[in-house]
Amino acid sequence: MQISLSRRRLFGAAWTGMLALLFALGTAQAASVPESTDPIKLAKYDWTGQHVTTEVVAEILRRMGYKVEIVQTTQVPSLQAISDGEIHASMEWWNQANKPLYDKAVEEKRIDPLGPTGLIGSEGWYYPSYVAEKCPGLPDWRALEKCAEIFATPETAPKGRVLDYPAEWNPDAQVWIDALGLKLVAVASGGEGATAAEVKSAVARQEPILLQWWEPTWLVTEYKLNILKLDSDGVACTKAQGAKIPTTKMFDCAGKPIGIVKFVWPGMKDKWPAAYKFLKAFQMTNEWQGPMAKQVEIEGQKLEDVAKKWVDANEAAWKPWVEQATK
Ligand code: TMO
Repeated sequence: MQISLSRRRLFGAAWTGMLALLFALGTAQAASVPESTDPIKLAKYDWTGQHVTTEVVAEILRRMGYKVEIVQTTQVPSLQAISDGEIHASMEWWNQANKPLYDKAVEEKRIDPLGPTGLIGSEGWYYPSYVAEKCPGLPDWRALEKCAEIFATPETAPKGRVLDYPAEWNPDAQVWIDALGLKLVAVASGGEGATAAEVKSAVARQEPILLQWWEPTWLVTEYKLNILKLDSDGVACTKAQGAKIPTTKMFDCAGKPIGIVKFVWPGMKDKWPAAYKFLKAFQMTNEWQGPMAKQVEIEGQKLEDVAKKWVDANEAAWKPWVEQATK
């Protein structure tokens, strides 16, 4: 195509050259993936569900012909890295405690928002179902006014413990404990794996455990965890509002769903337009992510293999996203 184009130009047939050029541009566009062979860098955070989402995206991008790199980080620092183009995409960002940072970055056009990821999330305090026998009144939060001490550990006794999120996730259980006036103490977890190990051990011994956690997660389904209800009589909502707690938990009276979103480096649209369109169309669901996370966490399968298997088995889901991105 290029040779014939330059030959026509040599012959001086300007109008033919123009037509050929237009034709070349047309074909080039459809056939140009990858638009750049530089690696597309995806942010990998510190929980398994997000690893699954990210690896599925990486696998599809590779099949499209892109080079992909996974960059291990956490949510807050990744926002700056994506603004700067050091990382190019975040495919599962939770707009909870970090929502103000996200909103500001969008407003200042430092990141390009791609909308909801497709997951439906909730957060709150969870306990294994057998705990209800030792704390009559659960799942209503007021049951904790009488039985907080059953959750005590040597470091929190006589108060009960809420095993909170790790520091990187902006844990806020203590703010809620204070607002609600409960005899509990929030203790930060070492991370998803550390919390999972504690839950597993508590369940094995049938001992009470109360933890700040979220869904969708394999931990909730695997250990049949129940969520505490703090909104039955409106009292918890009033107390939380009085304390001006910003995060959206199940006991937040506004009842707004948590935004679980994706966003990219603002330069992505121009550098990798087809990848950009694909990422915009991409969706992950609770029903897809749950079993994959379980295969990684419980069955010890390799993340990459789990993602490849999903991509092999679900062409009907993702092929249309790729086709509309590359046509
Ligand atoms: C780690 N989390 C999904 C709660 O943001």
